[in-house]
Amino acid sequence: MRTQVGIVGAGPAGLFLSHLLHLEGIESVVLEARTRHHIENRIRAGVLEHGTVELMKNTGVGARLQREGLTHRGVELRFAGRSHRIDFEELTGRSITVYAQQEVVKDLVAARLAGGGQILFEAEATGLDNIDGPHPRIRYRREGPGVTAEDGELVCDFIAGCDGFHGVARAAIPPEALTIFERVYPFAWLGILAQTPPASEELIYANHNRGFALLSMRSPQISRLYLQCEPDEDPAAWPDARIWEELHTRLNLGAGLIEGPVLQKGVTPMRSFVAEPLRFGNLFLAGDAAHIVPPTGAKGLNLAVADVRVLAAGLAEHYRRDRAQAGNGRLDRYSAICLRHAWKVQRFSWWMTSMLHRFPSDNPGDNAFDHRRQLAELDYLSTSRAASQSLAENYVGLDVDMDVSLDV
Ligand code: RFL
Ligand code: PHB
Repeated sequence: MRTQVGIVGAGPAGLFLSHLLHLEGIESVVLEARTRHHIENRIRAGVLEHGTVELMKNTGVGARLQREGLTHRGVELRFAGRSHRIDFEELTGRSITVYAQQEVVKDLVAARLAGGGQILFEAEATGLDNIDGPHPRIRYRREGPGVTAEDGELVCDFIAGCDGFHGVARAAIPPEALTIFERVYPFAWLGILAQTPPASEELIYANHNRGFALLSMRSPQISRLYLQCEPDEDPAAWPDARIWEELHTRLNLGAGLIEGPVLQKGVTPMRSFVAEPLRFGNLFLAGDAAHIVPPTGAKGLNLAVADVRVLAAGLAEHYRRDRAQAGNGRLDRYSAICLRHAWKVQRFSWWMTSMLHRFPSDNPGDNAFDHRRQLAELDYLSTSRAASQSLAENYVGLDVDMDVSLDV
């Protein structure tokens, strides 16, 4: 099998890339290890930045998002018995949209299949060959209840590694060619999906001395709630009654928080991670394959979309043989452009995480100091327009500078 761009992974990065390439007249094949049902029902992110929403609308995959997405004009911060609203609209003129990641995935899969696109489900990439040569290849194995078992090979001009943090693409790059930057946090998030109307119209981020809590939602009937927990927490240790009790304590919403059936429960580890550079030969890394942010800033999906937007523009330029940019086109600057943006997003996600979580420490003095420092930061946010505006402009999403020069 042969194609122009071989894409490993049908998450938001791989699907959006395939969609954008199609609009540029570039052919791609997406290989996805799991079933269509699995990727369309995987519960993950829920917050779309202004730029992600615009891109979906402007490229013809925003119809359902416009009907069903919930526009949010601000978020609330709770700490020390106080509450402060950050007004995105007033501070930035922009808003965010709550629309589940699996809905974005469904919309993109539907658009690709309707446009004659090739997504091979239950096709796991097992290795990449000749990634620094002219015709890189993806070896894959198709196996599963829905398909006949076969081993195949996809020959491409370029490979996009959109296969998430545990995929094969980053692992195919010689370790000496990559520099890894990483921070693992001493806590995780226990997340639930509950059948109960959200207790607030907007998201609530709470700093509590028992740990962080977050109120989010998926629809007017479904709440998404998170609690800071131990990094190796067993969800079985959290029966529903314990979760609700802890949510009541940390969110402090009184009778506003109505308990309901817990539809799903899971633990998400927290890390900050960047692999540099994002290109090796004809292999490009995008999304979680290249970087991970802790979920506190709601950035992972949006960062994945930002990467593939740059990659699609670079590949389009390459295939148009736009000589005005020869040798210094966007494809050559892909890594520099994306890393400059990704590090700003890393900084923001780390900052939100450090401000809102309880950091366990053997030294009680450290804990007390950190907690006072966090409260001062939150107090400053609630009294300084400049500080609020900084949070707001990062939260609704910074624009990607597509014209970063090579030496950044
Ligand atoms: P994905 O979504 O992990 O997709 C990778 C795909 O590659 C497939 N794959 C392979 N396919 C073929 N061969 C192989 N060898 C393969 N290995 C893997 C996988 O099956 C999968 O389908 O990566 P992508 O596309 O880069 O997208 C990244 C986002 O999924 C991720 O950053 C976000 O979910 C992070 N995130 C959030 N991001 C936000 O922007 N806003 C949020 O509110 C937000 N909340 C969250 C989150 C992530 C969470 N979890 C569970 C990690 C909340 C949570 C709880
Ligand atoms: C979510 O709705 O899943 C969500 C919202 C905000 C975050 C992370 C996750 O920061």
